[in-house]
Amino acid sequence: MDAHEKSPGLRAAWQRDMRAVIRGAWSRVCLATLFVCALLPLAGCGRALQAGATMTRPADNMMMVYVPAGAYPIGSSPEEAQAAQELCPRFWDNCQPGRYENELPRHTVDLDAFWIDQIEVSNAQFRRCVDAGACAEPLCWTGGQFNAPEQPVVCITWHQARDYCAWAGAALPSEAQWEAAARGTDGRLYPWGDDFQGEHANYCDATCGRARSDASWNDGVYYSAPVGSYPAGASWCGALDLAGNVAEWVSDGYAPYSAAGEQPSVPPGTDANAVIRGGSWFQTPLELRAAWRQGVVPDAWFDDIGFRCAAPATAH
Ligand SMILES: [Ca+2]
Ligand SMILES: [Ca+2]
Repeated sequence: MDAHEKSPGLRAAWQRDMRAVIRGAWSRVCLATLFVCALLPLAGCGRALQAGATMTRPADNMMMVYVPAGAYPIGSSPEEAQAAQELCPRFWDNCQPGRYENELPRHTVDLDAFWIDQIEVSNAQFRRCVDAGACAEPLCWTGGQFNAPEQPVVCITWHQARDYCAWAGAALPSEAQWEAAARGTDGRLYPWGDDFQGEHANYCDATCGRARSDASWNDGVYYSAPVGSYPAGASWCGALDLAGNVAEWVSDGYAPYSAAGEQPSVPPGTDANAVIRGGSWFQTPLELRAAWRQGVVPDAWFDDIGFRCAAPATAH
């Protein structure tokens, strides 16, 4: 027999004391854990995010990639525009002089940090906006070639693209944001580098069956591919399909770059076309160049024009 067995009252007091000690210890552990957990996110926000960091947009589960603030080269050098001009007859008949001069002059744009969608907006995502009553139904959904859930949404006007991004809590990227996400600070010609590689994108390859087809490559995909099907074509910040698959509406109206290299600030509307970027499954390596730009009537829709969204990274 020990002392506790001899004295029940003493044993009960001892047990109460031990329970109090244990409760106190647990309280201190929990408080310390809460303190550390509260500090961790603050520590994370104190560090600069790296290019390609990701976040998910709640409205449509879109993964977005992070593009840090910086001075980004936009547009082509005279040599790059000339090289495109010389390559043009290989693909197109109407290679009039100056065809690519709307990419001049190369200039630098200071951008704040932003997020941009990793992939083109899909039919499945656009369906959410239609079901919510915030988007008009695309005209290609009654066809059969462009309405698979994971194909990029097409046959939408610039206005429909803008409305979708607003519904999702974002906006169309500006021309400069789109090009920065594709070219980075080194001004590469394509998202993956300076050399065109057919396996990195969906474009008018041998399957395309046109005079402009690139017979040197064939991925067997005639129309648009499911979004994100070409991971080797990722840009420096991790965005996919910036080159090819579907061309993409951006927020800006179409206008020449100024001689001083300033970005146009014309909203698309009755007086200005909207800009598309990146080329499509129906276009050639020339239009897949990250500097390529074309004006399109904002009320028009095509089966090879879609979009992605962007948002300012104001929290960081
Ligand atoms: Ca193809
Ligand atoms: Ca694209």
